[in-house]
Amino acid sequence: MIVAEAVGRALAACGVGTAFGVVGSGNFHVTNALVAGGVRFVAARHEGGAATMADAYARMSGRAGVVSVHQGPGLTNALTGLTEAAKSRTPLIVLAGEATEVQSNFHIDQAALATAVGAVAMRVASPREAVSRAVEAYRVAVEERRTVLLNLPLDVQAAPFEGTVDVTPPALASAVPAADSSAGASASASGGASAGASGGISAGAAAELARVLGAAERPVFIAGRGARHARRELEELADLAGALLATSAVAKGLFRGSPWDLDVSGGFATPLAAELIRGADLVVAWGCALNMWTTRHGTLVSPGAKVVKVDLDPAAFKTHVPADLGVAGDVARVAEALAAQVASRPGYRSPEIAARVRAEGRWRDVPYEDESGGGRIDPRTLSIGLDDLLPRERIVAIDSGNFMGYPSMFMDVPDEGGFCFTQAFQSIGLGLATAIGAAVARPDRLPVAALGDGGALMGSAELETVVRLGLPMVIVVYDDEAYGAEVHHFGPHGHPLGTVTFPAADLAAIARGHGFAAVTVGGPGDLAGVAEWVAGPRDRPLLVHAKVTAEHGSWWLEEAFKGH
Ligand SMILES: Cc1ncc(C[n+]2csc(CCOP(=O)(O)OP(=O)(O)O)c2C)c(N)n1
Ligand SMILES: [Mg+2]
Repeated sequence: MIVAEAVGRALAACGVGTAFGVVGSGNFHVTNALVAGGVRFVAARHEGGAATMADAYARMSGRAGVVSVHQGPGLTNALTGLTEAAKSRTPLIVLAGEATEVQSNFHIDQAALATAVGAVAMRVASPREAVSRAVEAYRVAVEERRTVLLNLPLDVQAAPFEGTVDVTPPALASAVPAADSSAGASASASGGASAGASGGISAGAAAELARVLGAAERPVFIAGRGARHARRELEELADLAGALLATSAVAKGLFRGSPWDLDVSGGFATPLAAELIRGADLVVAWGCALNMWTTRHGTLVSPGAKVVKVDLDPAAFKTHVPADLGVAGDVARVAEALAAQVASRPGYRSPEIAARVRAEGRWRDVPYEDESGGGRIDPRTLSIGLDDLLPRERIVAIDSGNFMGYPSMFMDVPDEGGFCFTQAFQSIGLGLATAIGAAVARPDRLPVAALGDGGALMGSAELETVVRLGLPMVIVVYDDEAYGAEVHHFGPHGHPLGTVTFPAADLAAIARGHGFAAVTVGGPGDLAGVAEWVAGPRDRPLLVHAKVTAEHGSWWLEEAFKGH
């Protein structure tokens, strides 16, 4: 056995389920060893896609993600996806060949690249440490929720491995998602698991939170990424405290089905959710940083409201909207402990509020004027139409751009496992690969990728992957023939827009060329073609090429531009 094989076997023995990648000479043997060890390997067509697939897979499966790449350009191609994963504190292991010889065309400082984007760099520096380093990379990824680059120098990889691959997988807390740093905000690079891995709770702070909850008239809970595993505990506590329930975008769906679910807080919040969150006298953020996206630059939190944050990482207490009180610990454990200390009270809950949530709680309940016409469909009408047509057991992945709020707001998801939002780096072009990774993690759900035309064309290397894997995916392209976000940013100031507008591209034909079924939608009537696909046999994925109206920018984008 050579070292590369020992590394692959060791990771397989740790319990890695699926790996993604693009195979070249420098990661051929390690990837084959993963496969020989029982790991499923999914070949992507671009390393950027592979990294994001692994990221989304990890988020939606709760297991570590693995990406395997060639030395040098294989790693540089993966960097945007790796940055997204690192910012999101996704447990991810990147296996990369490494050309340590400086004369090699493939040589770059791979460790420096990894640390520059917030990942942890490790190296198998000698045959002796092949297994121990692989296990350590797995441990750091899962326990500390980090993106770990494991460099495999070419000469060391090829050396004989003398030991045995006798791995006792590290006894780990499950891949509990990290605190929510969400779009635009860097996660702290300091590991941040101080209270977390042990689940230790600061008892004094918890007692203070129990007191505060017992006194609040209008409490609202906002759950973030760090709370995605804690629905039951949070709902039970909210029932006692009379709290209304909301989430950040990455935790969308967490409280679906609760009569007190306000859905997403922030730019995507309904008018009702925004009003009720602003009306809170206590906001408790659970595994949620309360960044500018979740709070509309802080304006959703009333100046008079008390703010409490419960988080694994005490560094989160003072960032973004700062907390008056911070409770360190795992969200589920803190909520459970508090439930024993809080007496039942109505709080913010009343029959009137329940009736309003029922009547106005969803974006589709908010009246709007349908602007469809002239061969183009209003993106709201499109999103509502698709919401009606597509099976509810779905998993929605969203790319970045002006369009992104429409599917996020108008397409419902069954629970927090039905929404995959890779927006911590705000990169366009990750949406399709996100949907693929999520689909691999949740084959029981219909994957829906919502993309802009810019993001769709940027990520189009993976269209073939969708077909090859036989994924029953629906891709919806909101096509405005432009980088709409930029058009609406700069257009009103009279700037020339030739650099951000494009001639029409036949995206349906491109998709058909890959083996998709495709429907071009230029008005509500064309959605019949989607209904036909849904009716079956769904033996090919579907691309919905929607020519959307684009007279003005989206209302949440205006808000977002304040952050630029
Ligand atoms: C990798 C990357 N390049 C450029 C940008 C800047 N950018 C943000 S939104 C956007 C336009 C995206 O266009 P499209 O996907 O068509 O969505 P639209 O805004 O038109 O709805 C661009 C270029 C970015 N965020 N990420
Ligand atoms: Mg566009």
